[in-house]
Amino acid sequence: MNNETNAIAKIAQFLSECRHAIAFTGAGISTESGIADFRSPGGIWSRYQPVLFRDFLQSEEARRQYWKMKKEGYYELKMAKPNDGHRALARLEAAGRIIAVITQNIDGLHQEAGSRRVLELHGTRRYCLCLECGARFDPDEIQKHLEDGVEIPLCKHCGGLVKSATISFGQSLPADVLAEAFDLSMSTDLVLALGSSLVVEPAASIPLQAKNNGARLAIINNAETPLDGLADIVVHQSIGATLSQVVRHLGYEMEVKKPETSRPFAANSKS
Ligand code: CNA
Repeated sequence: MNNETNAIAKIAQFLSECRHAIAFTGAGISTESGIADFRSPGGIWSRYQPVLFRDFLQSEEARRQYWKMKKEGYYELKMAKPNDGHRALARLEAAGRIIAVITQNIDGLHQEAGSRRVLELHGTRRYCLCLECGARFDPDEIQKHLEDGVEIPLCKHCGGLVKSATISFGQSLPADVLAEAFDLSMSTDLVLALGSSLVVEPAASIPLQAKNNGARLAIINNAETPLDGLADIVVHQSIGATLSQVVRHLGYEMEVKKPETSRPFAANSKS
């Protein structure tokens, strides 16, 4: 057996031995779906400065910049499809091998792959939100307004500021989601940390806290992370290929039945 085969067998063994495994994912799990990660050259952040939440609230120019950036990146996110990494996690959840996915991603690809318990620490691109009255809007509808020349969309019910339901820099993370994620970090016995540079806080503290509380930590990431030295196993390979081999090593097929997905913007939409 070579090193890679050993690593796959080891992760499969960890998954067989644990009772409350969780996955913690970052932008790296979605690069194989064509979505640039945070650090890649050519990504949207290399062309635009991220707009701080405070600036979004206070400055019309910042809002114009925010929506210009959203408009430009819209189809990359909308057209992306789940890859083997997302599918493998959905399969592991369906088989009872992991109990939840905690993600820093906003792309919704875990849910599209069939994962059911997904904690989105940084919100979601799957709907837009009025910051005044809470009305939700289909992002396709907002994109159409932008393409029709509207620079700063406003709520059609109350005239309030509309924003993507993603969390901007300087905006609080959803407290209930964060609390649930930290609770999981205290009860889990295995964390699979996948495609995250493990530097963005407070999210990166979740695998660290789990490890400090006695859980095993397995990292799959194609570059080094600050937690590599603490981990029980580190695989510097691509996530899709590695995780799908882990799934097969456990004796499962990759396909998982896709759940009925609700349209999140329709949940409490006023339209
Ligand atoms: P990051 O800091 O960009 O780290 C990603 C890591 O994944 C890097 O260490 C890469 O080397 C590694 N990586 C990239 N592709 C692969 C691959 N195929 N296999 C294995 N490893 C890979 O991203 P983080 O998520 O850690 O944190 C930063 C930001 C990025 C978070 O706040 C996210 O919300 C945000 N973000 C999300 C998305 C998305 O939703 N898909 C896209 C871009 C940025």
